[in-house]
Amino acid sequence: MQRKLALLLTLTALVLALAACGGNKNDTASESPAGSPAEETASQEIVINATTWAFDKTEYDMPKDTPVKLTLNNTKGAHGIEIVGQGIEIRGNKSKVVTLPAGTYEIHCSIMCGSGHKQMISKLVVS
Ligand SMILES: [Cu+2]
Repeated sequence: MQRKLALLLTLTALVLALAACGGNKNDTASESPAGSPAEETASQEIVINATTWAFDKTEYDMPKDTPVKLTLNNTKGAHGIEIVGQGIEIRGNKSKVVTLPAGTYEIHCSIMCGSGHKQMISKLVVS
């Protein structure tokens, strides 16, 4: 009997965790994409698709010293990206025009999105 109860509690916790993730997604999905004033100066756009719990690519490439529109698209769950060491963060389904010097940067999820949060790491190669 006690074992059944423990199992039930585990399942309940799991369902709640999943529901929290899905609920956040609905909030952000209804937002219209924010337009940035600098948007038209971006020479290209890089779309980063985030799901639970991974980015669609292990590595993204962009040209150095060139304004590029970075777009975060949450296909599942609610995620953010942070370009480590650059103070650049995008949360939800939004875009930002960024210009970076050459280098390899780590991108990771900036919103605590669940048990797989820590494995949401990718690379941004600027050259
Ligand atoms: Cu996360």
